[in-house]
Amino acid sequence: MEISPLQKERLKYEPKLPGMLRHGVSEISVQEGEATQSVADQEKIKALFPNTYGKKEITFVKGANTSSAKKQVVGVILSGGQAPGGHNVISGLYDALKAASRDNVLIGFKGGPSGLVNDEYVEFDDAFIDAYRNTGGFDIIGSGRTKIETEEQFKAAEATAKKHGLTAVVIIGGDDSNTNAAVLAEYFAAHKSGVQVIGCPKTIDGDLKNDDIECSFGFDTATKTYSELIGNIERDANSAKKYWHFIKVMGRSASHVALECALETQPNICLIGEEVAAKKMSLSQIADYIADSVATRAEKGMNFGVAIIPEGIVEFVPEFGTLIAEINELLAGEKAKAFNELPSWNEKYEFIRKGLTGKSFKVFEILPEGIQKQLFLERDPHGNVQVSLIESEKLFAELVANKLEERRKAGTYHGSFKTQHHFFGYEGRCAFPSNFDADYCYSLGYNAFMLIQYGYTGYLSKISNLSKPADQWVAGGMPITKMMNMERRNGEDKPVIRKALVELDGKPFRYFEAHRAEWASETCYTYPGAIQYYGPSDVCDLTTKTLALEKGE
Ligand code: FBP
Repeated sequence: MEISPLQKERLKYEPKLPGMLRHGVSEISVQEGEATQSVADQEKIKALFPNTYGKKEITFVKGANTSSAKKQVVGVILSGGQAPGGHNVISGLYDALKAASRDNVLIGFKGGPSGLVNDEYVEFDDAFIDAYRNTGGFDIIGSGRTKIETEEQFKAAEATAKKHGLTAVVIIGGDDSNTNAAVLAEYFAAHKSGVQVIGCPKTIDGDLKNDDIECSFGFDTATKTYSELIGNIERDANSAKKYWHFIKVMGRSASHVALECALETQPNICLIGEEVAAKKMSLSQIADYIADSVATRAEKGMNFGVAIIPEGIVEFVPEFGTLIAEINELLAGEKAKAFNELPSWNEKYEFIRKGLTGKSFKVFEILPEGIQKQLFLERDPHGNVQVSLIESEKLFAELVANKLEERRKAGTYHGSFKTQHHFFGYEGRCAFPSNFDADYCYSLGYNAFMLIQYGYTGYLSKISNLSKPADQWVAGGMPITKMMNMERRNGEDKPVIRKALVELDGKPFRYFEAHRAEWASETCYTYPGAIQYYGPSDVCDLTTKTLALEKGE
């Protein structure tokens, strides 16, 4: 296979491990901390996870390895959306496993969790792993969003584990996938199957973070990729001076990706879903807020600008959020099938009219037909609206155009408003991982093996102190149940990992808030440029602004 010059060089890159994991597997010892409890709904979570709830946090330190030296046969799964660095989690896991014993085996289950259920797998060897080191993508084994939830699926997973003599499964995934990891760990523990389950925090969305997990992998590379592109568009806008660019960025519900890109590029507008919800802003108010910036800039002769729209924004607009919640109930379980079988949009529209409350139908009614249809697209297997498919960049551009027309008629606006629309999502998920993600992911995988060797199950591989150089990173593990609470999904109350939303009193948002008025009326764009893999450390090893601000740096 032909590979690019950069890929050739990246295959040779040696990822950096945390200091305490650098002495070799035989020199890693474990320190147990406090017992944990879930972030909320403690009694309910404890009842649902009787075998894995309340375990202790752990940290690895330099010292003699006291774990049992049994042969390990580990299965690994990539779950959910792609995130740069997944291949390095697998190579770190492989290297630690082989460093412990050449007899240990690593199996990759293909296509996500369904690979474990259907026993579709590959066995890794040195040559296989070497071809994927430090590369983006999940193509080494593929990924998928299947949720292991029925008794039949659990039994099939157990049978696969038994057939291969698995001692552990590592699930590399986001909040939903790691919820699944916790459920699987509990199932295996309850059935005394002898299979441990360890999760690794992946998602470009950045919403799998808490007091212990400082950030999920992939966020660094994806936001740097989008910021490069946004910076380039800003420079184009400032050169041509004739377009307003509406740029939707991925990130699902939370606005971490949008906020990080705004901190990197200083656009004129960046909406933050969590703020919209807190201030209960209506669609009309948001459109007015953007139109104010357009009008102010037009008065200064600047008929151009850049607005960043987080893809999950619509769920946070209260009237829209209620509408989506009602649609979710309307499509829950078998009802979705009945809806999808209706032959025409008119009949579907009638079903919707009857099913929604009067208030929600009023909101629905005024939306462009394209957006109406997008709201009824199939949910993902975890019951989430597929926000990536809702063209909110076009929705807001249209709403702003209407507002400006009203102002023009009232004689308060005289500018020109021509728009371009973009969506940055998929192009950031498989980029070559930045040095940060390459190092972080390799460490997560290596560390996951240490958790396995020490017999832990239902834990998330945890690497912290991430704003410091890698030699100062801290490696350990956290019980997944510690991050869980009960939430309504697919019309039912379920135990899930609590999503981390943008905190409005957090330092990253505060910084943005303090500067955005100036960014809205002036042109303060910054141009981050492409990710640098080689060169001075102050451009190659930069963490995100979010992490730096959160850590007070
Ligand atoms: P994960 O939460 O699984 O990491 O997915 C991240 C994500 O990229 C979201 O930002 C986006 O909304 C979604 O996946 C898109 O899903 P799909 O790849 O199925 O289109």
